[in-house]
Amino acid sequence: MENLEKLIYDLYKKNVRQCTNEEIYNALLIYTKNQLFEKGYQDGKKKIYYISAEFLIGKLLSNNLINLGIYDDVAAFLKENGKAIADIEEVEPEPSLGNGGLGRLAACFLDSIATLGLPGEGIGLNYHLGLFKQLFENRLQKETPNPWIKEHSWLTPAGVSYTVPFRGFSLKSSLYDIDVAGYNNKSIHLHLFDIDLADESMVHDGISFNKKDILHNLTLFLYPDDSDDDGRKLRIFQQYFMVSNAAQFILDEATKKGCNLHDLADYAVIQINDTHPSMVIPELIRLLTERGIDFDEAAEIVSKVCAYTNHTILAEALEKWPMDYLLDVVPHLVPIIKKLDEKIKAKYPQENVAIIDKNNLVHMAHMDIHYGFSINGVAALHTEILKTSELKAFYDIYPEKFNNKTNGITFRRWLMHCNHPLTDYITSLIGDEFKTNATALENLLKYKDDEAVLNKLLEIKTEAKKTCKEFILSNTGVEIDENSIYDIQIKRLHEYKRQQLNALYIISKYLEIKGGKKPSQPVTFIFGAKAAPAYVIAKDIIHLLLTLQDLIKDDPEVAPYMKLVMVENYNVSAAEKLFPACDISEQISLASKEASGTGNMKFMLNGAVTLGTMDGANVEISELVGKDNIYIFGESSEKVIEHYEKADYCSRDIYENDKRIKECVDFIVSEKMLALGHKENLERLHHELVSKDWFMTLLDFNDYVEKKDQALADYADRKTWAKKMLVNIAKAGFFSSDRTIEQYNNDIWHLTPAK
Ligand code: TH1
Repeated sequence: MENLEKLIYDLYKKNVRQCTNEEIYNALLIYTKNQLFEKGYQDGKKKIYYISAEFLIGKLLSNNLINLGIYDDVAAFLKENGKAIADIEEVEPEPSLGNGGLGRLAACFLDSIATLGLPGEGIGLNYHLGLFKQLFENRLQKETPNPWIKEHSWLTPAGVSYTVPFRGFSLKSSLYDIDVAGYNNKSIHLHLFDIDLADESMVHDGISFNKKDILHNLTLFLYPDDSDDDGRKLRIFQQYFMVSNAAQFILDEATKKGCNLHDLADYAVIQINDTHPSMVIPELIRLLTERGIDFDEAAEIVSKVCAYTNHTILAEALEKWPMDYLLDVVPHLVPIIKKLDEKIKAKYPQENVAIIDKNNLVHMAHMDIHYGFSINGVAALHTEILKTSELKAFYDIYPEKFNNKTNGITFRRWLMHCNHPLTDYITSLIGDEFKTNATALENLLKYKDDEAVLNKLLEIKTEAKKTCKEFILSNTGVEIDENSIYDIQIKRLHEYKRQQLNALYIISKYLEIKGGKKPSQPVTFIFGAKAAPAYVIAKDIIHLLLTLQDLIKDDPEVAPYMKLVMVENYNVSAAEKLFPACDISEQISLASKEASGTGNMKFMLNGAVTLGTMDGANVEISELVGKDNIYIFGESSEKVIEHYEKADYCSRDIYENDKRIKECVDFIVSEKMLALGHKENLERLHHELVSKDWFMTLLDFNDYVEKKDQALADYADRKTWAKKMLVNIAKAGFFSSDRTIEQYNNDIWHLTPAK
């Protein structure tokens, strides 16, 4: 650590003790960037380019130190000098480049690509104000900008620039790089393209800005409001800017290595992360034909380079762009897309596989499937649903293109970084093989009846709950009880994820307590979620939760037995506090709707027990841990799909025929609630549940109550519960993103890892 000490002195002419946390953070930033640079970057003839609208990377300092193998030394050095590394971490702003699981998955994948020694790059955009920062005002979500780029940051200007043509003008890009360290290995780059003229001062009243001023707004926000034409066109501007830069960059790199363009597939493979980067297909064809390759061959080359990952079956998220928008923004792509569509129509005349449909909508996923060589889902059940239902027409044509890649998480961040005590304890029991070979966690199973081990696991959990309690207090102002059961639901707010089902359960418990039935063990229900700014019902659900939070907190009859807290501005840093502290992991989507989930894996790895439906990766979790170590409830995906096909689900029938359900649903608009909350929001939500309930909340309510009551009751037997925790940790190895990336490489990318 002598060179760190010297660097600090050279920078500030002070010793470590005299420096502020900001000064130490800045010095560590420089120090770590230098270390990463010296260690070098992965390279190879063929590379994977992971293009994604989101990279939810989280704070980077500690993670980089861990992956460089110097975390303990740096932490000890700081401690010797009267500083705590945790306080230094607080100085770092969290990059706001993602919104949820899709973006966090991309970040975990970069970590694993680097760790496995694969030559690869992430490519995305450098959003100055991020998604948005969530504030709660009047028990409502308010969106404000989330600036995160400071004078000193992990971004390094790369000195690379391209020209991107739009209708009537073009934009020059500038590239910024973030190094992603492999664990005990070289780094890879995350390439973020930007414009030089981005003007943050144009944002007013929360996150409003002139959507037409592309020259200045292009890289301000991730997912700008798309509830009007200008907003939707801005998304096309962003997507095209991202993929045109990516395509030019990829062709440049390949050409420099000797590629003659005909053999591009020997140099590059592109993973299209959901449909946001789909325009890379026509853009690459455009660039190849510009360089003298004829159209048919260009289409063939691109088809050998591009692979598509589908992350959802929700129709609203499968992008379909009106041809008029494309004509307005990227007219030069339109003849290419039309030609691609004609070729398909000549071969497959059926309407349901067309790229351009009869309403002149361009189906981005359809283009990806026809002109990519691989399509994968993100969990076993999800891929089955794609094959047999959502994308069946395509599976019938191209069965060989379909494959599953069950999601994973990087254990460096989601165990080693966020839960040092558990990591150290596991290491003391089974050594550190699990850090590079995650399935070695199974060696823990030999301790499943060892009382001392089980007690220690409980002790570590309680400590994590204490730390989390401090975080919750500073974030929400509510004091929770570390001896209560922590029941946590953290994920984007969406009706299909059914935070409203959890809320109805909480109402039912509230009513029971008011009726004199006290629970034997206090419970804390913790939520964290952002809602899309234009998603009205999702924001109503936030209002319901915040209103319930206050109602319960201020009721002395109820508060000793339960609390509800909703974390403000839930993000990666908050997640790192919540996962280690959780007892019960809420994974309660309507079966068939959650493609995978990845929070479910992070909870399991940190010793929480899942309460969930047979959906997404929960299915694989339940197969791994066995029925004694998970709580499953609800209708199956087959039945749910059948309900949609027959259109026979009627929430009002359930509401009118089940006294308890009616009572809980009606409580939303009860006098007590209306005294605190807003009539408009609560009535709209009540109406939605009674007369629509598109995601079948009421269908699963009774089974949910039964299984959740069971889980809460089982918690009292501490030894048996600790055993469940241990089995969950031991079986989590399958969900390492190292495994996922190895499978992507073996089945799709075929890259040679560096030795
Ligand atoms: C999520 C899925 O909902 C989740 O189940 C999955 O684990 C995760 O992706 C990673 O595979 C998705 N996030 C988005 C975000 C947008 C559009 C589609 C999806 S699917 C904007």
